[in-house]
Amino acid sequence: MRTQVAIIGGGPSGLLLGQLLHRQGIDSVVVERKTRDHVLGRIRAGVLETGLVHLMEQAGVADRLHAEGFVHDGTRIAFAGDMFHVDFRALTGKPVIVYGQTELTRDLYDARRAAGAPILFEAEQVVIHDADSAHPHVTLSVHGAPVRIDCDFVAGCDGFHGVSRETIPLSVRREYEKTYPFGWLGVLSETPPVDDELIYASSPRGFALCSMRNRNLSRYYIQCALSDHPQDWTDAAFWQELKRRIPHEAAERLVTGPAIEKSIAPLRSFVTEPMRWGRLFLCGDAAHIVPPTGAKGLNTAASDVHYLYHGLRDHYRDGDDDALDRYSERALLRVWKAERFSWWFSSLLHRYPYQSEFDLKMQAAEISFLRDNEAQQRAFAENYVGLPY
Ligand code: RFL
Ligand code: PHB
Repeated sequence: MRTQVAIIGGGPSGLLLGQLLHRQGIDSVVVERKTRDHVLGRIRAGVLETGLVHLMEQAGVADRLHAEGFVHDGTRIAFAGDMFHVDFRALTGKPVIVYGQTELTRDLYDARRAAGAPILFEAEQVVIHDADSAHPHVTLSVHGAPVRIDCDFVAGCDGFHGVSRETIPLSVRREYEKTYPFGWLGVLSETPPVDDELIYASSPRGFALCSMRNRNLSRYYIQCALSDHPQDWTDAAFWQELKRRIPHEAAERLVTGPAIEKSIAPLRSFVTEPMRWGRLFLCGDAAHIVPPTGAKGLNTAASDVHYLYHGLRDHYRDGDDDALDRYSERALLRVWKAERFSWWFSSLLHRYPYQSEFDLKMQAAEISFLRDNEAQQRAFAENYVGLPY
């Protein structure tokens, strides 16, 4: 088969790119390793920057997001039994929207189906060929049947464990990585959220986060050891530990219930450079990972999609390749700022092994500076609501 853009990966990056291109009359084939149900079963991001919301609007898929998403004008940060509020709206004029990645992905799948645009699910042995030539192609197999896709461009939207990044030769590719000595244990429960805003909590027992999906669906996380397994944590043990890490008044209000999902995610900072090789363009988790503190992963994937979409649109509409040529440079400029923010916010709130008394004092001073200093709060808020594209 032949298409203009072969999109590897049917996660949020690939689907959003495909939908934006479709609205410009540019056709694509999405290739996804898993089934649709598997992709929609993954519980991931919950906080959307307005930049991503605007992209969803441009893609014509924002109706449900606007109807069901929750506008959050700020967030709470708790430390040493104290809790303060950062008012995003007052500091930046912008809110964030709480709307699950699962729902966003579902909206994009529905739109792609309505557009009649192809997705090849359960694709195996995906290989990108001749990406550094004018005529790339992709080969794969679906249920044993071989498929070849000839295309003008390949968008590598296949996440951290995909094949796209590895297609770029090691002589060209440079990788930067930091791993963290802990993970996040996450629980989803059909209970009302403990607060109307998110609570990021630093405590002597480690980090905790109170988040939500809707009025009766809560998402909570606690910092855990990398050696822990979700099955080691009974629901009762999880709730008890969470209560010990959040302020007393929040713990008293917390409604607990059975966990309907429980998983552990390791924390990692990772960037690959460049994000383009010939006619292959990397987007989202395929090129970079952030620790989830600060909710930047999906949002940074969205800014890549924005730059790539504009590059492809200019190419097909105006014959202008300037934006495509500058894709990697532009995307990376913003990626590194999101990496910095996520790394900084993670370092601020977690307990690290081998932290000295001095390190703990520095953390405490940094948090109280954020609480008391408006300029610092504004810098925090600007990063949290999303730096401009
Ligand atoms: P994805 O979502 O990993 O999708 C990639 C898709 O590619 C498929 N694939 C392949 N397909 C074909 N051939 C191959 N060889 C393939 N290999 C892989 C995969 O099956 C998959 O469907 O990457 P994408 O689209 O770039 O999206 C990135 C986001 O998913 C990610 O950044 C966020 O979920 C990160 N994240 C958060 N981001 C936020 O902006 N706000 C948050 O609040 C937030 N919370 C989180 C998070 C990530 C978490 N985990 C589990 C890592 C919370 C958690 C716990
Ligand atoms: C989530 O709701 O899953 C979530 C929210 C904020 C974060 C990370 C994850 O920083």
